[in-house]
Amino acid sequence: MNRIVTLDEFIIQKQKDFAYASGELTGLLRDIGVAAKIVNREVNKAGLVNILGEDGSANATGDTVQKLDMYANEKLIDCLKNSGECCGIASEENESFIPIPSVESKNAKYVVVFDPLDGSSNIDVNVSVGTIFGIYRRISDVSGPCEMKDFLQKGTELVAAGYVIYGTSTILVYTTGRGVNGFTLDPTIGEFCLSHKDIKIPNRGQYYSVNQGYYLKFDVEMRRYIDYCSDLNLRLRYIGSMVSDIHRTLFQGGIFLYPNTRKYPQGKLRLLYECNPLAFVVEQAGGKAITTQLNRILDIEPSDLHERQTIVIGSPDMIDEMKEFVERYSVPAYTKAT
Ligand code: AHM
Ligand code: MG
Repeated sequence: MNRIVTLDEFIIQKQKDFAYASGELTGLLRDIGVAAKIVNREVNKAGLVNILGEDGSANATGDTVQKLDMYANEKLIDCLKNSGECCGIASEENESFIPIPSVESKNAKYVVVFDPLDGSSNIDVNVSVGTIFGIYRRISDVSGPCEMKDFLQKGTELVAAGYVIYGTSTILVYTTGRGVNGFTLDPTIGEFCLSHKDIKIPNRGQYYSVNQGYYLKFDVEMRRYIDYCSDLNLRLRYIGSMVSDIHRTLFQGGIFLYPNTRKYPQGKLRLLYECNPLAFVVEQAGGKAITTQLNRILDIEPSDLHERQTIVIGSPDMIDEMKEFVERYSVPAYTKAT
């Protein structure tokens, strides 16, 4: 029988891959694992307690906040604050970043960005939701508090990123830039155990994933591409919970698109909390992630904590094909300008 490898053991084993590793990143990843277990416990019993539903407030980008979102947000912030391994946090649910005083953070050199509970509109109806996280090395001086520039780094600067999906089972998937591994929570022992080693995304898949209800609001080249997917008899799968849609895409191949619409002219999904961490994971698994303007997601210089972007992410051959469609059908820039 194969010996079980827990998340903690795996993370510690991997620490030796990094020259001069001080154990801070190791500690941080372990703390995120602990927070994920706490959030998982609440997500699982959400139907039993009066925690479901909206809490009546709106988050920094104007969306209605669900109670469980706030719970997950608080737990992640608490775990990270207490860990002493990070000097600042930026969350999709908070307007500005949260500096952690150096007494608590021991002059830590990392900042963490996260979406505590992505896909929250699905919470009330028992559909999978997830937590997305990214870790950057701070660029401001360690002797002072963290600064905005520590968070506004390109995705290429991510040191680690991943997600937790609270689904039929709870799975944590992460990368530190050396491949992608997945860990399934074994509820009987309360540990994440290595279950998906060195995940590789298929070059193509049978699924395309887009909110086709917005079809008429997409640009012509996107509509052409979606028609093409349908002509190929690809199967449409759209959960409306990005973590779940990306998780399927990672294992079964396919393409996920969230283009600009009239309501969201820059795209809906947040660069820092959703697009970058998931793009890092997918690229590390051999996939690609670009905007509908064909720029690599990880190369975008963020200008705002809550910046939104369009995204097309998934199997490499399918992304290349989508690119060709955009190049062929988009209205040339000079025509648009006149
Ligand atoms: P959230 O972070 O407020 O939950 O919003 C992000 C979610 C994604 O998980 C999902 O892909 C998308 O919003 C669904 O949006 P839409 O309902 O417009 O298709
Ligand atoms: Mg989200």
